[in-house]
Amino acid sequence: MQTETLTVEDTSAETRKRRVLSGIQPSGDLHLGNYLGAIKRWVERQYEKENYFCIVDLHAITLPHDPEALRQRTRGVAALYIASGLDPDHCPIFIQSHVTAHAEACWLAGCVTPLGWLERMTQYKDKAGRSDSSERISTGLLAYPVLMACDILLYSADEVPVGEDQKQHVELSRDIAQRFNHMFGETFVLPEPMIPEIGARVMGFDDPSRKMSKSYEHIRGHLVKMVDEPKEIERTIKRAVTDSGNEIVFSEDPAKAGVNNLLGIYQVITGKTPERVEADFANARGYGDLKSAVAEVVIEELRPIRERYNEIMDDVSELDRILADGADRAGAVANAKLREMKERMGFVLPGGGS
Ligand code: ATP
Ligand code: LTN
Repeated sequence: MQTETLTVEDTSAETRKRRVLSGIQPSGDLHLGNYLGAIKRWVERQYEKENYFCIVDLHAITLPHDPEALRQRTRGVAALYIASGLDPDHCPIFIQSHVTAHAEACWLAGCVTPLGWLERMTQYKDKAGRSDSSERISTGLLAYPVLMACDILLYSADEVPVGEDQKQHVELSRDIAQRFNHMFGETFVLPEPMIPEIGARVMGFDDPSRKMSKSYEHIRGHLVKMVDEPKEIERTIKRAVTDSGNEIVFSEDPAKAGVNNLLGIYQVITGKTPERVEADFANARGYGDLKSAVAEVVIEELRPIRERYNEIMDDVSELDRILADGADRAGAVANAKLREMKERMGFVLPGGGS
């Protein structure tokens, strides 16, 4: 039953800036794909919008994890957000588990999400498929997209800037929002995935047919970490798998995926047009020149980030203060929306209410 006492947030697009929310799991060390596909864009657009950026630690336990590594990496991801240029005075930066509304909303939303929607998710099939037994796959891995939907919907985010691989999850968030709105009345804004035109899918240097991913960080030569030293970056890029030809042009041909990946990385970092990028390599003497140039721009892009990261990690108490402040500001928004969800669904709220 909907009554007049319902506490509905004003979410009309005319009266507020566009809201943005995104997050990254602290499930491994962040890499060049995370940076070019997500963080770099967040930083570039931050002052145009009202933003919320979280470190999604609850998502990072959907696969088996090491508690001490999780603790370290959670602060590490926060430090990388700030080191990359996110301004915590403007964008609340917070740890997902600090705003308990996310986990609570996930239960509520899970009860209106059909099982079939979750079983169809590519990431679930991919990650569950790597295990040889369903006994080893957690229920959390299946429910992962419901929690992600709540991360987004609790903030009435209009835009969710992510890499290509997360598009399906953002679309599912829309479906969940629509279903909830239909069942209980207009509650959620429908979010849109914002996928960068270039850099949305950085491929592994060891195998350009596979997306660069933290899950493969144990494979030698697969990725460049955001905090790698210049020598390490150079070594990885110099060894990148290419092909036996020598043509340095953008191409959709799967056989040229390695070269295409290197050119794409060079393009996002330099901000040049594809024609200018190809012109830069018109006189190259083979892939060696291309790799040196890519290594150089990557090293220079990441150098200040690594330096700032080290400074931030030297003062963890200041970082914890920033995260506590972020959680307070984010919590105010998320808790109001959670309350609205509960009212709409018919819960008796503590202290009265509808
Ligand atoms: P995992 O292997 O643990 O799933 P991941 O490396 O795929 O991790 P996520 O934490 O899933 O990274 O993703 C964080 C953000 O980085 C998301 O917005 C995602 O779309 C983006 N991203 C991840 N990998 C890439 C990639 N190779 N290219 C471009 N964007 C990427
Ligand atoms: N599933 C996302 C991480 C994530 C996220 C979010 C991204 C969790 N909650 C909310 C955007 C908005 C991933 O990148 N693997």
